[in-house]
Amino acid sequence: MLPSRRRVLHLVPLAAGILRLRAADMIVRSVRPEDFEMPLDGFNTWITPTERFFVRTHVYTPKVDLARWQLRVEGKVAQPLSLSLAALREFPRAELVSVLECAGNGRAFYRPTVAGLQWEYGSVGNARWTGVRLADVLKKAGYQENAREVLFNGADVPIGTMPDFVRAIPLPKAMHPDTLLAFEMNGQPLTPSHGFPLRVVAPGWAGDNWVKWLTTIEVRDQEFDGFFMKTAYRYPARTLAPGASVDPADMTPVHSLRPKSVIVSPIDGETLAPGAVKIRGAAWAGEYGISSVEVSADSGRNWRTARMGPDRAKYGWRFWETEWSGGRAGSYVLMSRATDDAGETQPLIEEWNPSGYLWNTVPQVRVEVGTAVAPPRAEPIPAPPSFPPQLKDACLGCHGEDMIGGQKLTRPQWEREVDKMIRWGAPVKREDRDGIIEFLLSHFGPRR
Ligand SMILES: Nc1nc2c(c(=O)[nH]1)N[C@H]1C(S)=C(S)[C@@H](COP(=O)(O)O)O[C@H]1N2
Ligand SMILES: [Mo]
Repeated sequence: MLPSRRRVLHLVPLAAGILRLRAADMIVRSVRPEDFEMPLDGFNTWITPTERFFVRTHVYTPKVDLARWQLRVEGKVAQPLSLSLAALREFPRAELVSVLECAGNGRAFYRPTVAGLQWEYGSVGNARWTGVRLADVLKKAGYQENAREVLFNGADVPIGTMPDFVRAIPLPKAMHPDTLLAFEMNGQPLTPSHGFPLRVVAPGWAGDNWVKWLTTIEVRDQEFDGFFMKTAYRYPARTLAPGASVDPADMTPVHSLRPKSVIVSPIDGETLAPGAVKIRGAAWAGEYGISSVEVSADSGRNWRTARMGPDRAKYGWRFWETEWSGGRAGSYVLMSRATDDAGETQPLIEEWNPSGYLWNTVPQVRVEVGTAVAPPRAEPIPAPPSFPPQLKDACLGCHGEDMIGGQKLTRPQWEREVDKMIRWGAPVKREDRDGIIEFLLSHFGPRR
C-alpha cells in the first residue's frame, strides 16, 4: 500500500497532568507497530513538537507502570543500582537540544531498493531533552576498570521469536557529558511512543542508540553480539557497488550521523512565478556543527553559500536560506550541500549499502518557472491487491499490510524477508512459502 497521510491520534500530557487526544499530520509507514514519519513541512519549526516527531518502533509500544518501574544498573560495576524515577531525579539535571534521526532515514531513495521501512526525509526531528547524565549514574555504580561498553534494554518485548531490541554503546560515548538518560522531551514527560518513562539520548548518533522504555543498563567487558549489534545497524567498511552483498563481519556499527541538508521550500514539482525566490531548508551533522550550506539552482554548475538561521545548538539542526534571482521560464533543479566542522561534505552520488542506512546524498528539487509546462500525467495509483489467506495468516497477525506494501523488492530480497519472518515465528506452512513469495513479487516487485 502507498503510505497514507493520516491524522494520527496522540496522547499529549498537559501541564495539568490530564491526557488529551490531539491530532497531528504524519505519514503513516506502519500502524502496528507504530512507525510514523514527519512530513516535509515539519522542518518549518526549529523544535519539532512532540506530536509531530517521527516514531520508529520495532515492536509494539509497551505500557509502563511507573509505580513498579525501576532502572537497574548492573554488570561490571562495584555497586549494582536499582533506581526509581524519583531517585534518578536526584542526580544533577542535564538538558540539551539534539537532532534524533533514524539510521534508515532516506532509505526509500536508494537504488536498487532495500528492504525495510521506506522512510523519505522525515524520520528525523529536533527536540529538547531533559534528564540526567549517564556518566553520573555510571560513576555512582562505580564501573570497573575493564568496562568496555554499556548495554541498554527496554521494556518492549519482541514479537514472535524475533530477537529483542538491545543496543550497546562504547564506554567513551557512554561517559560523554552529553549522553543522557532523559525523562522529558520538549519540557513534558516522555510520551509512550517516545519511550516513557526513560530513554537514552546519544546526541549525534543514529536513533537506534537512543533506547526507549529503558529498564536495564549493563556495563560489559566484552562486546555484546545480539542481532541488533552483530547483524543490524552495520555499514560496509569500504564503499560498495550498488546491490553488492557484503558479510556483516566486514561492516562496522553505525554511530555518528553524517552532514545532511533538506530543501524545505520550494517543494519538488512547484511552479514559481518569474522573479526572486527564497530557497530554504535545514541541515545537521551528527556530533559536528554545520560549517556551511551551499545551494545550486542550475543543476550543480554554480554554488552559492546560504545564510544560516539564528537558532542553534551543538547537536541541533540549523536553518539556512538564500535568495535566488529566479531564472527565465523553464525547468530548474535546485540542490543543497552541507559541510560539517570536520570538513566532511554531502556526496552528489549516493553510496549504496545493503540496509539503506545514513542516506545523505545532495537533495534535488525540480521547479518550473513561468507558465508550467504540463508535467507528464501521473500513473493512476492501482487499487491495493487483496491478500491471499495464507499471507494474511502468516503476516497480519504481527503487523499491518502497509508494512509489506510499502516495500518494492526483488525476488532474492523477498525470499530473504520471508525466510527471516519464518525464523522469527511467522506461521507459514512449508507448501505455502513459494506461493507467498510469488504473490509478493507480482504485487510488490522492484521499482523500475
Ligand atoms: N526499546 C526500544 N528502543 C528503541 C527502538 C525500539 O524499537 N525499541 N527503536 C529505536 C530506533 S531504530 C529509533 S530511530 C529511535 C526512534 O525514536 P522515536 O520513536 O522517539 O523517534 O528509537 C530507538 N529506540
Ligand atoms: Mo532507527
